[in-house]
Amino acid sequence: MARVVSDPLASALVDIVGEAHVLVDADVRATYETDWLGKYHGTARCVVRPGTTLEVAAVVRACSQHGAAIVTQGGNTGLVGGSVPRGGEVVLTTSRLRRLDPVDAMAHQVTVGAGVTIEALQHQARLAHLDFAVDWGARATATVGGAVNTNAGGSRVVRFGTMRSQVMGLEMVLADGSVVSDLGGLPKETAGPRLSNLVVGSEGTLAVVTAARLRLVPWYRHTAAALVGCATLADAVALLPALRSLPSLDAVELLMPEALAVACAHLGITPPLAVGTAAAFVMIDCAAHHDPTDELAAVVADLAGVMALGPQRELLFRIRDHVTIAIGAIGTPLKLDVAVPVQRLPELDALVTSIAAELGARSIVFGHLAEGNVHINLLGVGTSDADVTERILAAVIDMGGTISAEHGIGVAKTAWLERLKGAPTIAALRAVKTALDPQGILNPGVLLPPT
Ligand code: 2HG
Ligand code: ZN
Repeated sequence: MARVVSDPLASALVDIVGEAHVLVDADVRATYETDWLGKYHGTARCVVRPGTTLEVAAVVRACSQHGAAIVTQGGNTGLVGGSVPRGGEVVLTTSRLRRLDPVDAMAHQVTVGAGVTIEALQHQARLAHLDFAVDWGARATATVGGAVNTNAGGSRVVRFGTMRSQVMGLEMVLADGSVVSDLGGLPKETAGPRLSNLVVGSEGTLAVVTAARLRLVPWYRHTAAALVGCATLADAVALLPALRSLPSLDAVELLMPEALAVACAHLGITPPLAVGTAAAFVMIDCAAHHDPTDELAAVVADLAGVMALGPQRELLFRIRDHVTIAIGAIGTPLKLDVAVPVQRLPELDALVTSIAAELGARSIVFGHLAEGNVHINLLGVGTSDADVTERILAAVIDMGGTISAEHGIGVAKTAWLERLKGAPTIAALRAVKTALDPQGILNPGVLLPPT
């Protein structure tokens, strides 16, 4: 027997996607209403799971007619509260948008639905002996749509750039329900500005992304990694010029001792290098069509470190991928994803260390060294969340850095965006937002500070 849906919008959505794909009951909505960390939550009016682009368009049109706000959600692995409801929005999950076209071997590109996971995309690329370049620990759950919306980065940015560099075009639904399709993948096109470029990194505020045309990169089968212990963070930074000269350089990750310790403790393993022997650990990965071991060994030979081949390399990556999970298992941290010009990292780290000492908090810092991008995780800051965030983000802006390198602004950092970008940029972004979404129904409260 059909369920009685009392909300007129929910019943309009049932007509579009079918009853099985409109979730109105609190217990089935619950997983869509809380983020991965358990830090951000809000009640959804309902959760809708469209299965095609045309269904997305009809859903957006219905929401627009009802003046209802939409929070688009991918894998729900975000860390800044950008994809969970604040209260009363419709959650539009892209989980059923799983289009996975065969790889276009001529163009080295592929077209995939927004709900395809990064792991499934990588698998598809590898069937054609190619690879997808953006990669990070949440690959099994995080989706293409989420990666587009946050301009995700991960560990291979040093070689291939962020998500923005992979997107050849998008298919998306605008706030009025119209569909824009830009999936042709032409590498050269000067027919005016591209809406797709604007939507990358817009966190669901300008359009609902339904599919993406993505560039693929070579799939390197030969790899070699090393874990190097440095006496100071400045010494770690000083490795970069030599590392950058390696043609096979694929990742340069930073693990401060506490990050190495928590990940290894979580996995129940002995750290590959004793935690107390260095002030900063650098994980270097090389990948090529030929064995890059000698190339990497030549650079790290005189350093305190271990080469990691085959299974040892897998272990290093397992450790790296588990830092976030290990921290989450200890408690809910204050998380700040920031980047500064890389030579200023020691200064930033010193500030974080002194704030943690002052508050008796535990600081766990790790990230992507080549981009000066660190993930600052502070456990036990008590009620000082806002104060600590202010001190760190203000310092980052002073240093010429950014308040978000890859996680996005979400609801967590809207208050600082204008200080980073300046009033004229915010006014221009607001004008774009108003032009594309005059009712303000697409992810309100995210990215742009409230007026
Ligand atoms: C990573 O680099 C992710 O592993 C998560 O960006 C970072 O947990 C974090 O702070
Ligand atoms: Zn990261």
